[in-house]
Amino acid sequence: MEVIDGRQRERVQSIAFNSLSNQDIPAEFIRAETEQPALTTFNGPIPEIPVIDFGNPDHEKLAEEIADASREWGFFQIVNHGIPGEVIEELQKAGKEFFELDQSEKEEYARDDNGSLEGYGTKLQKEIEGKKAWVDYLFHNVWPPSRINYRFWPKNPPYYRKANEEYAKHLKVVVEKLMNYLSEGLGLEENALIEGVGGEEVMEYLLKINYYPPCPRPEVALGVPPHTDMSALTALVPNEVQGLQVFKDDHWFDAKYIPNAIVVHIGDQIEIMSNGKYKSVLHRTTVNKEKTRMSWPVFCSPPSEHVVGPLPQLVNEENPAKFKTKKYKDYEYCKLNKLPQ
Ligand SMILES: O=C(O)CCC(=O)C(=O)O
Ligand SMILES: [Fe+2]
Repeated sequence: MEVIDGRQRERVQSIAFNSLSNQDIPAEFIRAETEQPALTTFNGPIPEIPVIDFGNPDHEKLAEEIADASREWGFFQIVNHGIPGEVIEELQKAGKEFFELDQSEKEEYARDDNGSLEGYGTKLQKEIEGKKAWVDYLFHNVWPPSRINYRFWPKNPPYYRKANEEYAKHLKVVVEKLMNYLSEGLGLEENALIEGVGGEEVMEYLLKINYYPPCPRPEVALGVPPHTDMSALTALVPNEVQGLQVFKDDHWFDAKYIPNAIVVHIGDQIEIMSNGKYKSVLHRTTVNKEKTRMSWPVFCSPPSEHVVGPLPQLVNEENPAKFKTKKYKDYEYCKLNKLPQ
């Protein structure tokens, strides 16, 4: 069992199981009215959330569409990305089988209390007013090889490692292309953003599996609470259960599930490097009454010692730096502890 602040933490998966009998959830999972999805989800006509066709042969048009989506939403979904459907299916099947193992076996991968995000866990960010998120997760790096610690990669199911390695290999191609397009969209050399996070050999790919068990009161609870990702960008595949919401113009919108699409969140480090031209998207997840929702975000980030700030090419007298320049590990510490940056 994960120990946090000297206390043992119960997994949401077992809380969900125990909640089945009385169809209620512990009070700490009930959100303030200002956050409850039933009261705060926009139910008018949903504006078009950008879908990008990566197969578009018009390179310039593609770069422009990606840049527009990143300026306006900080969020888009990619279709025709070139990652074979079977590769995504294997990743998902392996992760699902891990979460269906006995609790005691999952606990062998529990996070240590040493500041690293890797491992099986339940609580992540400090939460205001002590509210809890209806989600368990597993984190482990998938790239570069020097940053992989197989202690946190499930041994069961046996094909877990192969499935994750295959997915990482394919995803890396998509992410590097995306970083290039995003650089072009800023009027910069195509390697500007990837160099800004230290270069493609060192950019870290941290996989998270979110496991959101069925929740008897989905109208008052949240999976992950509203947040922006601290990564440079995040590439995610969900299962088929709807739940991701993005915030724009003062409203929470459902991001429609598109089979086989890769969901992209612009994270804080790209917002910073672009000096605010691209937006790091505020998002949250809802949970489902009957079904388990799962998602597989990969957070693409600079190494912890790397210093990130607005790219010098984008800063001048008329456009002063809007963000501090600091080591990624210091950014991460402030983010996780909800301290000012
Ligand atoms: O489950 C999702 O779709 C989003 C998860 C997420 O935002 C996160 O883990 O940072
Ligand atoms: Fe996120």
